[in-house]
Amino acid sequence: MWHTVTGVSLLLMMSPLKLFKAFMLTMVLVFVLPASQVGPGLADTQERPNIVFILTDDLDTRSISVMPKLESVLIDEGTTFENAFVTDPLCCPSRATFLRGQYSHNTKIQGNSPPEGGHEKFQRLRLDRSTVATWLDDAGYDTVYLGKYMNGYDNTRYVPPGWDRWFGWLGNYYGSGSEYRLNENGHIRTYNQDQVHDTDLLREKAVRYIRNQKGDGRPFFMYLAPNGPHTPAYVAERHEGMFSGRPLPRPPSFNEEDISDKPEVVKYPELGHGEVEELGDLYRKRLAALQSVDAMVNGVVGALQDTGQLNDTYIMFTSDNGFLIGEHRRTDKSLPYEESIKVPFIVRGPGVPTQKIDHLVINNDFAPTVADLAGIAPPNFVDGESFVPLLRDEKPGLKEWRTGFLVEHVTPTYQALRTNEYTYVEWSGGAKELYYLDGDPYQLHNAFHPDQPAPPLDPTLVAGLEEQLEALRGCEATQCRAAERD
Ligand SMILES: [Ca+2]
Ligand SMILES: [Ca+2]
Repeated sequence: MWHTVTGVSLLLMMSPLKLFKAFMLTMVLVFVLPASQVGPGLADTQERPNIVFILTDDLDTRSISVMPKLESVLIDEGTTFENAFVTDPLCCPSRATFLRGQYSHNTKIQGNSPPEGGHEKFQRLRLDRSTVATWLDDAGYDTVYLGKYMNGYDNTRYVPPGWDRWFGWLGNYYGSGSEYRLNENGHIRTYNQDQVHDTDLLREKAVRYIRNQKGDGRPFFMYLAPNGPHTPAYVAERHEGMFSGRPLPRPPSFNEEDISDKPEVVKYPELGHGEVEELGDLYRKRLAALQSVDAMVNGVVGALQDTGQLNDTYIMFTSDNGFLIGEHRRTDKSLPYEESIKVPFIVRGPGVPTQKIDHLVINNDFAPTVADLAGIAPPNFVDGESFVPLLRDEKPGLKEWRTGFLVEHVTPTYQALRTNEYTYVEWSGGAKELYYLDGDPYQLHNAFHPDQPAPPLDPTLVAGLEEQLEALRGCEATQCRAAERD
């Protein structure tokens, strides 16, 4: 695989005409060589695989336990990454990263709206001219987008490049009323939540598309992005009240009792009784809203199976960020804590073993992984790394893989390093946090604060973390991949 990547990386330095010729030659080779020499070598088939990507919104890792179909058709049949993260835990920055394989300091999409980010900026910076969609489209894939796109995508007939079929949400329908709109291949259509729940609509469209595939040799790439379980967590009528009575989880970090260790910027007031009650209601709605997502997962896998395409298709399931629901006294994402940056990540596909693994994977990795599965090389600007080597029985050990990565955010501003063992945070203004994750998985005891029941600060350890964070702070491409390993 890396021979292919290196070769094509060199090609990218050529003139456009030479590049085109070389690209066509590569494509010829791709079709002529046996599968084991061109792709990830996972599938026995010479056909390029289909890829289905399901991207939920604000789904925390804990809540997937209420998704029985996700468990039976994906988790029990594929690889679960127990340490999957997003590198800027907010919708728009994370979505830009999924599409481009870059840290947000390189996409410059660092918020949901201008000037930090948003659809308009993503388009204006021409970032949408080179995404996982354009790469696969250029390689002959049929590409289909269904669901939420960049924040701020509204009132437009614009269809981003690379998508053969486009069903993009318009506007922020979470606001009011029961109507919602989609840009469907450049035409604006209005739907009503009372007639069809938004996730169910996406499921129907996705299933119809899959059933219409004739297996004529043209593989497809589907990007399926439901709104659930994002606040206010719209629940389909048939799922209303499903989790009534289920208590809000209260892990040790819930409404963190002693926040004297925390920097001023995250010293939030204690949640009152009324707020906790409301969080319980939101929690139950989120679980109920996830039932439509679960049905979507099941519908997609079922349609692939019915049409004989399941064995030729990789299916990935994740979220654009996690969610704090009262942990550290907060209901949000955006923060550098585990509940916010950790996401579910499950992959099923040909040759992928059923396993749960601890290797650090990040949303930067998604686009280069998809490219790898499709047998093509991503552009040089990509910061992430294909995790296809982890989708094997024989895989690199934990220490032979990435050992740390950057987490960054603009509002509030911080840069953090998450390693296998530590979370180290530098806030703008100078405050710092350090958590020993083995002994303090809930991040209750910032080791920089005196009188914490944490091991004493080891200056050598801190210097090492500072150095690795410094190397990652403004990194690009190969620099990032080098700095992510100690
Ligand atoms: Ca989100
Ligand atoms: Ca504390």
